[in-house]
Amino acid sequence: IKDGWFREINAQWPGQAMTLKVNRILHTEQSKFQDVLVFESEAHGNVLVLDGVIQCSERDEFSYQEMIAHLPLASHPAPADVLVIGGGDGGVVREVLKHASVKHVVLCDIDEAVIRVSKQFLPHMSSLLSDPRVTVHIGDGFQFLAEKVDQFDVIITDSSDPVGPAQSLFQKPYFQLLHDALRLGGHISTQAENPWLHLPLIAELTATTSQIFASAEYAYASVPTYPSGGIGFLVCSKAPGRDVKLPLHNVPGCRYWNKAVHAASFVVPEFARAAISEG
Ligand code: AAT
Repeated sequence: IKDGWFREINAQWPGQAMTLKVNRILHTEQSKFQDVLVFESEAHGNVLVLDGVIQCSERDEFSYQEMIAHLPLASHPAPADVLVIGGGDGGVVREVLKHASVKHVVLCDIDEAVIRVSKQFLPHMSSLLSDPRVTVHIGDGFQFLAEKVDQFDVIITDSSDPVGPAQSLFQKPYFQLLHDALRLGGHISTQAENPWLHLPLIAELTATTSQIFASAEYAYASVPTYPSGGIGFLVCSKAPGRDVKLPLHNVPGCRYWNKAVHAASFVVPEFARAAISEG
């Protein structure tokens, strides 16, 4: 933070940086895994930053949280048991609980500090972490999955970027673990970066997951405070013939997701489509 502005300068998006005006700093700490910062911004509400990278802002978080949750959930006939890897702010759990068929949600974030500061400074995201249907587990997502077979209908990987503690969550062995932890007919979604910045990574992730799952599709959503203004998701199904692009039920109380947006989010610009389909 310099002269009252936060700048998201990072080697993952060289030569560009999102800049937000800071009203006041609410919290700083070096956790066991990462540098944690929460500040109140002038235009985007409270903002959570890990290792200098914006994780969410109160103004636009609904776009990301709704899309990463409802793309795999609304296209599944009746999700009951859901696992969220990462997502310690609780926003994805809040969205998962909008589905009446969901009986139990497990959240596994590596860093208790994220959960603690989110409960304090991001109540609109974290409040349902104390819901009786939710179990919070502190630990590494990769290790957590290693013992799980045939247990979940949907697994959502709401992880930070592939630098630091989330690195293993972008590699082939992780996707095999996800596949094995799913029940028959299960779905996954995972944070899959921005086509303007990370097209080779997206093409590689799509190719890898296509080998493991019956289908793997890339979707995109607009999120102003993420690098280059948006973020993508990989949505994969274990069910042969299931089309994750087709929502099967409605989700109440959404501000970004709707059935038309669901289907449209899988339509990507030609430069991205070409690179992804060539793997
Ligand atoms: N919904 C907010 C968006 C996030 S949060 C990412 C979370 O992943 C963090 O809480 C972090 O502690 C957690 N995490 C990182 N590595 C692991 C791991 N190995 N196991 C479990 N949890 C992990 C993502 C923002 C995307 C930013 C885009 N530039």
